[in-house]
Amino acid sequence: MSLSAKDKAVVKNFWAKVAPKTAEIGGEALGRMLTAYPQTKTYFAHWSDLSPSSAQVKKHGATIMGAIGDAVSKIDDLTGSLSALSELHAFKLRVDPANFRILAHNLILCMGMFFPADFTPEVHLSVDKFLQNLALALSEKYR
Ligand code: HNI
Repeated sequence: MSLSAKDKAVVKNFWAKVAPKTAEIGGEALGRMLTAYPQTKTYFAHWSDLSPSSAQVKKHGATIMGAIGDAVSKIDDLTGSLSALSELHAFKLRVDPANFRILAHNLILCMGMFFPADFTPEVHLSVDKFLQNLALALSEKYR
């Protein structure tokens, strides 16, 4: 399901609105993923604290959201703009791409929590499609 012009506009508009909170949303989403889907903790075994209140988790949540924000600005070429990150996750980090969907689920949950009025069903639809396309682009280099 490729993104329509409307999906792209909805995602860009929503992202602009949530921009001041993206770091916080990312930290909350990553913390929830690690707690509610404990199988995802294996990749972060080298961290000292994997709890939702962990400074490492919060910092990395902000890093992830920075990369997603970058992808929003390059929404017409997700595969190209995410190729280096895809390479990293495929060959260096060896993250099972099934986990991209799990993180996306947690991100969606947190966007709804932080912006209950703005995260309308219409926004939900386009953001979900965007995150699916992003996950696909991040999976591009796996072979
Ligand atoms: Ni991911 C590092 C972006 C999903 C495990 N990840 C990064 C970095 C970015 C990033 C940016 C830092 C790269 C660098 O240092 O050059 N990750 C993203 C994005 C998504 C994602 C945009 C999906 C939306 N990563 C995931 C998932 C997992 C994951 C689902 C595992 C469950 N990522 C990692 C690990 C690292 C990482 C592990 C290295 C962390 C560290 O500090 O050692």
